[in-house]
Amino acid sequence: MFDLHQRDTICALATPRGRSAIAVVRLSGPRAFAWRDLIFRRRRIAACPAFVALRGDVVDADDRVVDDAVCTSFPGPRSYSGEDLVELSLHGSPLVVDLVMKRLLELGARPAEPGELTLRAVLNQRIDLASAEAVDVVVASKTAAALFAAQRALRGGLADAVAPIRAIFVDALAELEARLDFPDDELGLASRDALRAQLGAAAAGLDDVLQGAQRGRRLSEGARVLLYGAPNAGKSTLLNALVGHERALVHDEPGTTRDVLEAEAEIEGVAVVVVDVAGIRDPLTGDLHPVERAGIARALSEVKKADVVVVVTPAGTTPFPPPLAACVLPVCSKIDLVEPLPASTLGVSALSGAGLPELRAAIARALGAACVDDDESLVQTARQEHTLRECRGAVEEASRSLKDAPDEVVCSELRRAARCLDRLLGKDVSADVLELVFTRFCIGK
Ligand SMILES: Nc1nc2c(ncn2[C@@H]2O[C@H](COP(=O)(O)OP(=O)(O)O)[C@@H](O)[C@H]2O)c(=O)[nH]1
Ligand SMILES: [Mg+2]
Repeated sequence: MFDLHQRDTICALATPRGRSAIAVVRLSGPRAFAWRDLIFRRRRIAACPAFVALRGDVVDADDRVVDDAVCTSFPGPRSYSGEDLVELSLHGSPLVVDLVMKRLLELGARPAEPGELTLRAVLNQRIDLASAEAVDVVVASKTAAALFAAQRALRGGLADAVAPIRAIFVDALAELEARLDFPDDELGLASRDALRAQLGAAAAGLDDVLQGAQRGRRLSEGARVLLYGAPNAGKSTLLNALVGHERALVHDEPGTTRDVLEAEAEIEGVAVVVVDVAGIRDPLTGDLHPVERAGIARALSEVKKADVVVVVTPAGTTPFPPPLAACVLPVCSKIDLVEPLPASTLGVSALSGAGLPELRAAIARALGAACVDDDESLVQTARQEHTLRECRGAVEEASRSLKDAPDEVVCSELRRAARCLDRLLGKDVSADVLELVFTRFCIGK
């Protein structure tokens, strides 16, 4: 568990371990500059402005030179962590890194926990919690679209978007609480209508932000593209063709795929998870193996989770009935066997590769142009989405209470809504929430 009051000096290797051109060791906390002066000897004594990168020698306890390095000092509170921060750019040798880390630990530094520098940035109010989460999304982004969305979130986009919504809660509370102090002064019908309109605006604002949430999650986690159809339709072969390697087992015997297979791919700049499942056949007909029956049940439950369901039908056979899903894309497979196709049909041959570019384009279109160059999705994590939904629920309750419940009830829902937005941005959050957020981070970040 993080100790939120601990402000000791921490150190970490901020680059991957191994041989490389440069390795960066970070040191952050109240003793950072004092310890820097013990291990780093500048080449030339020069006037040292507050924020500066200097070339010099890193020395061990016996004053032996361990490495030639660049030392950058960032005085708090305007550093990444909000406290005095030193970055040593060393040669990328695991031995050099070990000796430097050993020396820092001897001096009394503590090895940083994952994400602890960013946690300190939040505790020191350098950035809000939603922006801190975006830092992790930036590092983990698999596509340019996800990266651009995360960069906007990193720059406080979510805080900016919810600020006017929070202002509505605060204004409404001020008005209602003023009435509570003067109980004879009943809240008139006109001001109830005005309040209801304000809450409606807050709800609409939250819906806007939440609408981007699904897109944001798709961007960072990948949209789910389900391959669906009869056994032997060519789904697994298509999965392999879409991801570019032999992920799934392919066989001419029907019922080869039984479990749910997932593979990551990039389709026109959008990160997707291609999902391959057992072929669907009527569970009542024939003597289905229990494992295949279970596979079909799993396949059907994947339909709900999918962003796009690609319904695969071999050319020359009756189209496979599409499932009830938000977005269905019918496609004709094995077109190398039957020619020509009706012009309006989207056809592919996973074997020859014919039609694959068109299928990719159609999937990208189906996922929505918004997904490709998205500038709206500020919500990046499940925690953020959950907190926003709770806020939305509180607004709903407040509006309902406005009709007949006492003003105190409305006030209490409005306070709950405001608290949700505070939690979203990391004000007043418990140590275990912070731990959940930051343990996903890299060490040294
Ligand atoms: N000619 C041809 N055969 C294919 C094509 N795609 C798959 N097949 C064959 O169809 C059979 C079933 O393929 P598979 O991908 O396992 O189908 P699934 O049951 O839908 O996953 C295998 O023998 C594949 O080699 C294609 O585009 N053209
Ligand atoms: Mg299969």
